[in-house]
Amino acid sequence: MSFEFEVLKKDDRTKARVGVLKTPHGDIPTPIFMPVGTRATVKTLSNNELLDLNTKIILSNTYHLFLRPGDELIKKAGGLHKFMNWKLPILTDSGGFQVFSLTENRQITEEGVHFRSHIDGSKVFLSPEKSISVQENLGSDIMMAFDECAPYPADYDYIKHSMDRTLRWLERCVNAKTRDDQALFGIVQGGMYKDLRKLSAIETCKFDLKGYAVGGLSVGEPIEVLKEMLDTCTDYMPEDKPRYHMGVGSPDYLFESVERGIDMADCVLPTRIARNGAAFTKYGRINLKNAKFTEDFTPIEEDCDCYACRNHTKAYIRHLVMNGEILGGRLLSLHNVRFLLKLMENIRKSVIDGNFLEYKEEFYKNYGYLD
Ligand code: PRF
Ligand code: ZN
Repeated sequence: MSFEFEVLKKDDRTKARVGVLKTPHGDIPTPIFMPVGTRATVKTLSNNELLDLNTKIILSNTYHLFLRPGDELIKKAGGLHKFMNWKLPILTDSGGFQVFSLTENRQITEEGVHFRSHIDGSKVFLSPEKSISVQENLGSDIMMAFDECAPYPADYDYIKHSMDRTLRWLERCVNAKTRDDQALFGIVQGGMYKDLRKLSAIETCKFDLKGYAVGGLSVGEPIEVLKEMLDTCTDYMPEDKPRYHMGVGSPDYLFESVERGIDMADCVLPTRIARNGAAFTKYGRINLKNAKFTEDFTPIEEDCDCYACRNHTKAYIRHLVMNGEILGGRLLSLHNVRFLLKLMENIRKSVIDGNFLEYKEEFYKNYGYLD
């Protein structure tokens, strides 16, 4: 068996759990944060740097790689692992979300989605079958089903229709899949309607898949709504399969997700805010562009084990950021990715030690938005 998921410890007071997901390219301890390498690179970081940060799995995007350089080229290179020389697991998103967030004038039909490339405006078509074929050429360990991430807000009828179509598309993904060394995850949708979330979770999990994701959240809704929807979904998702919350990566959202039984999460946040001069700290986010760091000769975090914190001061990184020096964004990316990976390491330890809620409370007490 190439793919196995084992829950090693369950929290007594919440749905949090610690486990391990086994894949052909290695074991992944869960809950895990997955840095995003949209175009076969986690922006500005090399593979050895990612390994130094204790990265266990990265995410990449069907949509981007399909458009450029093309999945056929990557197949010729021997697949995405060989192409980028990344030896650990890779999860590929299906393109479902990117088509909806990056393109204009797209036309959704039962067959699939017609859109124009955000690169050169050429006409492109993605469908469940095409997405699976591209993901098989990429050879990722985990493929995501082709879904529709509905906009927020949207009315009940729209969401119901879109959710039903996502279920029909899931069936087509299952039928299109030909390789058994890759796992396929289904995606629960249902907008911000509890009954649709429940229905989508039940119907999605009727397909015998290696894992299930919650999609369609973190699209602009209040966090209280997100928590309620997430809770509803995980109540109806099997305990013995990994659960993946798509597109969340702020520290507070990671805590709330794990508390509700989530095992995997991904987000561009750590590398995106890095390029904007910002860093996560246990007291909240700081931005190095702030003048108060001009003469701050201490690291971003004294007790952080990342390369940036072990070697450089805020004053120096601020100087790099203010001058548009590439190293500034690189150092901040190293720190921010390490921060989230370490946070998940601490969360796993707290679940094992039986003090997840105490750890969460302690974290929230410190964490606010500084600047
Ligand atoms: N579907 C897919 N990818 C996603 C999402 C989704 O709903 C989200 C939700 N915000 C992030 N990434 N396929
Ligand atoms: Zn650091």
